[in-house]
Amino acid sequence: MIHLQPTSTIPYTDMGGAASRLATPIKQRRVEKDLDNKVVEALRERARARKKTFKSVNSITMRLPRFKDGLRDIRDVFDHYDVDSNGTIDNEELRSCMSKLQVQMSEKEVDDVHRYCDVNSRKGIQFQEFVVLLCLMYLLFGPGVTRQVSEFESAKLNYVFDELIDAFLFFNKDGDGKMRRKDVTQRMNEASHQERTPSHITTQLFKEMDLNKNGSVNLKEFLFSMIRWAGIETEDEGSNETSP
Ligand SMILES: [Ca+2]
Ligand SMILES: [Ca+2]
Ligand SMILES: [Ca+2]
Repeated sequence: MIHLQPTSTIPYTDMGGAASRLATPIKQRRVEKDLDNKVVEALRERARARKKTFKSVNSITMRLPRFKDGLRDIRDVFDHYDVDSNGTIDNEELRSCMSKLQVQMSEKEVDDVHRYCDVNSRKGIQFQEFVVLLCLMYLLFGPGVTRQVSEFESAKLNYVFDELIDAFLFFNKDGDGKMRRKDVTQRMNEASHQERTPSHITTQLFKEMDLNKNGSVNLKEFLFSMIRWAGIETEDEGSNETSP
């Protein structure tokens, strides 16, 4: 069973609600769609090429402590690129980070990735968003990215990112990039020796993951949820997790 943490203290912008969809600039929506498509392309390729890592939901939840361990290493990387140490990687800091990672992107593309990964209510890229960003860069540009992050930790980071992406593909078998509620329900209940997970739990689980409430969970949303469930905290977001 995946332990659910209260999410009310980490407000996410409601990007997909009917009202806010109207308010979302067309440009922003295009960025969102373009990057979603790129991610899907990479996922499809991967679903074709790789052997399945996970066979059950349990096998995924059992790895959470390991995710946590591996992701902790990214904290140092984050601090390194957060030059002014304000807990946020702003656009300029992100540009310098991307050039260091030797990711071939135009300034506009870096801006787009910045926008794509900035999903919480705090402007700029905070730690959890940075982890998602790195994982997406890893998926799109390959292991060279983590080698630039840290020669020493690269294998460990690759391992963590591989598993996170494979966990998504466990729920999203064909790699169309959209995990639906029925995928969660099905996958959580397919181990016959297990008790059926009550539907209100799978529903809640899905609702927590579907940050923009559009009825499906993409890789970006899934990664955020996994990172939260693994209990990776940012200094400021983690400290008030128990407050109402
Ligand atoms: Ca900063
Ligand atoms: Ca943010
Ligand atoms: Ca969604």
